[in-house]
Amino acid sequence: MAGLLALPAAAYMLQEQEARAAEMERTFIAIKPDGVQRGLISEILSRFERKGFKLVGIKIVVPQKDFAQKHYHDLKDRPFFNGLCGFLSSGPVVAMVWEGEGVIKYGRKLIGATDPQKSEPGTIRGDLAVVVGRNIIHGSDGPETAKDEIKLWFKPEELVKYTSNAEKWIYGVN
Ligand code: IDP
Ligand code: MG
Repeated sequence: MAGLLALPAAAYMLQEQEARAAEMERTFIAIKPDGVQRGLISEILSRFERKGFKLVGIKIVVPQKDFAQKHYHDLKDRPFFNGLCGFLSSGPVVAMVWEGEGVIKYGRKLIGATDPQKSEPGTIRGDLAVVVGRNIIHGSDGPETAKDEIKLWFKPEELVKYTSNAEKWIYGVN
């Protein structure tokens, strides 16, 4: 009897997963050169991973300055723009794409406020950074920027689609 029940249940679960996969959003997250140099890569990765978000793209790169200017184009009129782009292109950056329900908005919550003096304890910047010019991490601030930034940093074939075994325990309705 248990055997007979198992198959429809599994099929139902798969359908659920497929339906959910369609809802999943993606965000672009980058560990900036200060975070890399300070040995915070695994610390930052683990916060996204433990939350239940799924890593679908990752690489380490030293961006060119003109690439950094493209990434931060919306800040081009700010006085710190040149220094910011110089800094981002000064060393290795860990570029990532994370996937999950609400990952764009919640990723920003995990990261904390732009100025680490104002970030709450428990957030990445709140726990691990002190000043705004060295706030160790970047995260897309909305669906449009997420789409643009993923496209800027990654080729489509650099992103993977897979089902994590944990998903059926991370997502579910009762
Ligand atoms: P965000 O990284 O929290 O999205 P943005 O306003 O998009 O913040 O600014 C991008 C980056 O520019 C910040 O993460 C920070 O590194 C830098 N930045 C922002 N405001 C200042 C400032 O007032 N002085 C120096 N650097 C700044
Ligand atoms: Mg921003």
